[in-house]
Formats: sequence, structure tokens, C-alpha cells
Amino acid sequence: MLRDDLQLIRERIEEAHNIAIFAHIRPDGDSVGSVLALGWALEDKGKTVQYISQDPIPEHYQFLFQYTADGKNPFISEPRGADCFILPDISSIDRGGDYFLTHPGQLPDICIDHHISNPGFAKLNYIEAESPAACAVLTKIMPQLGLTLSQRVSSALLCGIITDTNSFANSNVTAESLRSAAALVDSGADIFWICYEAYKQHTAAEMAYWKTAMNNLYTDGELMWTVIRKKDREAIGYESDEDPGFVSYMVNTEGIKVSVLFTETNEGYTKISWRALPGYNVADVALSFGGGGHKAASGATIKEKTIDELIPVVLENTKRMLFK
Ligand SMILES: [Mn+2]
Repeated sequence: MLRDDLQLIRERIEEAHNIAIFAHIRPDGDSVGSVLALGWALEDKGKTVQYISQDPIPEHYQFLFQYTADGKNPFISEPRGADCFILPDISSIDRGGDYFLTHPGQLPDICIDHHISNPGFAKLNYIEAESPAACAVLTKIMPQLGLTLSQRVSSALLCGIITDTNSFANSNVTAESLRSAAALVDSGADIFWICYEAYKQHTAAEMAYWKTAMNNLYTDGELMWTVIRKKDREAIGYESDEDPGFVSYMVNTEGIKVSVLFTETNEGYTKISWRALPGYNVADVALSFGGGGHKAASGATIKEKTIDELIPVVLENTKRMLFK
């Protein structure tokens, strides 16, 4: 069941005292925004909340921490003694990190998500695949869960919607998500400030990353790709293996329909990110490599082969599946 009764979800939340909310591995703005928004709204209801992220929170989203009670990062890496587990924006249980894999007796209680590939792995699921962000789903359903959209909750939710829609410019934007965003602005979210902090402001190291990405750029018909190796990132002082938006920039090149970014991660794995224009479904391609995502944006991480072994295989499969 992919869309359980919201009343059941509300009852499950109301009977809980100590709630752990999980960011997904390598959290993005929608993950951080949805965890903080849910957590703050639950704290406003008197609940004890644990904010869980196995991986560090990217600097771009740390501006939201100024809304925490002590102005500090509230995230810890593992839950302790929680009686309810909520996983927003998490499309499969392994995306929640190692905790559920190493505690097979613990099942997530509630998953609220927008990924079409989500199988409904929690006890209670609410998945809206047509929604552009988990934060957009939450904006709609939180009032029905008895949770209030305060100014800080609205700011976190708008951060998620803005980042997952590429500032309302992706093909996944719906009229409803625009209405949700407008409601959040009505509740006090500052759209300029959120866009600037989460999205526009970039570091000198990110500019050097773009230079590297440009240098490694290749085109084959309607397909464009680039490669970011670990040694390149080390040479320019770009420590994170998260892409600061280059894969989306590539797909907006005239004549290009699909872009692929190959990143050698800090662990030496290969992370592949696909972006596509409407009419091309890269979710299926990612799925064929054990990953997942959306029609227009998807990803996979592969440990078994080196980046140089993978590049020709991935490009060949991408072309075969999308440009028959
Ligand atoms: Mn999302």
C-alpha cells in the first residue's frame, strides 16, 4: 500500500513520545528540509525528536540550523531509544543509512516520499510520485497530521521544494507545488534568502569544480557527460563528492536530451547521475544499475568496478535504452 490513510499516520505520531527522523544518505536540500520541518513541528507538539543523518549535512543547508533552539546542528548519526521512526524523502530502506540494515528487527514506522521507485517499505507509507519534493508532500499533509506550519517549519519546507525543483524550473513542477510554495511564503518563509543560501551562493572551490567538469566534457549526439575523479577534486580542494549542479547545467545545452555525470566518490566508488529532458526516462536506466530516482533525474552508486571500466558500459546502456 503506497498511500495509507493519513488518520493512521496521525495516530501513530500522536502515540509516540520519542521520534527519530532520518535524512537519507548524502542528504540534499529536500532531505534536510523535510527532516527539520517534521522535527520542529513535532517539537512544537511537545514530542522529543532525534534528527538522524549518517552523513554530514552539506554546508549549503546549514543556514537552517539558526532556527534550532541553540542555533547548532541537531543531527546525530544513530538513534537512541526512539519509539517511532519516520523516513521522509527516502525511496528505499538502504537510503536511510546502515541503521535499519544492522538492526533488521527494527522496521521504519512511517515513510513520506515522492520517488516513483519507492516500494512502500515502511509500516505506514504516504508516497506521491507526482509531487516534485518530499517537502511539497509534507506541506500538503502536515496540517492533516495535526502539525503546524510555523515560520521555521515553512522555511525548511520551502528550502526542500526550491532545491528539488531547481528553483521551480524543472519539469516536475506542478501548479499544486507552486500553491504549496505560496502558502509557505504566506507563513513567513523568505524565498530570496533561502534561494541565495541553498542555491545561488557558491564557493571558490565549486567554481574550480566547474572548471574541471568543463575540461572533461564529452558529447555524443544528444548525450553529454563529464567525469570528476577523486584526484581532480583533491587537486582543487573540493572535498565533497556531491555535484554542485553541473549535471543539470549539461542537460540544458542546446541539442542535448540526456546528461550523465561520473563521480569517483571519497570511498573510491563510482556515483552516476543522470538528467533528462521531458520525453526521456532516466529512472529505468538508473534502475538497471541498481540505483533509482525520477524520470528526469536519477542516480546509482557502483562499488564493484572502477570508474574507467564503468564509463563505456554506462554510456552504452544509456544510449541503448534511450536513443533506440
Ligand atoms: Mn526529494
